[in-house]
Amino acid sequence: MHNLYSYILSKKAKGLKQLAVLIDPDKINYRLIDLSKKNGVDHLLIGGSIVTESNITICIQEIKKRCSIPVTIFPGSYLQLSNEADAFLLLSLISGRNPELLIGNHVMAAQSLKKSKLEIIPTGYILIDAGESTAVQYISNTMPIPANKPEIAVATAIAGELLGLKLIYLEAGSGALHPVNECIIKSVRKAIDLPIIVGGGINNSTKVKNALNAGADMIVIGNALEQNENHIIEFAEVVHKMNKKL
Ligand code: 1GP
Repeated sequence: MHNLYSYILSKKAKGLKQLAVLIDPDKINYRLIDLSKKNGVDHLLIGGSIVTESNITICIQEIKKRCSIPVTIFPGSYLQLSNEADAFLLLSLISGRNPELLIGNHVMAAQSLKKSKLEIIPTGYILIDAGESTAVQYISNTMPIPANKPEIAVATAIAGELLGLKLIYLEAGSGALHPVNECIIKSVRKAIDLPIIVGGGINNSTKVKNALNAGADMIVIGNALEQNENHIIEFAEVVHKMNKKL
């Protein structure tokens, strides 16, 4: 289909905010998929730091039977690849200094990605300290950017933009104690033109509002919906209300 990035850009150009639901293939909940469809969720991201039991292809096929929301792979590793998805976030962990996550894994996955029909979206993945250690920090073996150093986040995001990456993902880590703070989001927003995704620890409507008001174009929610899928109704309402005001 190869138009997901254009969709993201066109919504951003109109100032419209986007809501993404993160699905861990090991914990797929079909009621959440149905609620996502009913409540106008823009994107389903699929992936996880560790995927143990599930076959990501079967999960995506099941999702596709239920809805037409675009499915984007948000890979915890280059093994999380499936032609059933619409797009693939080719993540470079630019806040870290682990060469495998800057180029090594990309080389391993390159041939398969090139052969696939997936829309590949190069994404600058930036970890921000969340008050306690998270799975993504441990697995990636990288240090996050300190939450009180927006200038480092800004310089990192600008570097990503100059390198030609298409999206910037500000990540506090799944289930983070504190989401990415508004000062960091605002500072990065001022510094770059790329669409900004914010995720990690967004578990109530106030946090949804804060991230979007600070300048996130898209927010990603996983954990809060794993705990209670009904939250999607209020989160989607916040996004739709903000979009209606325009
Ligand atoms: C994690 O940003 C995502 O990669 C979502 O985080 O699970 O805390 O919502 P949560």
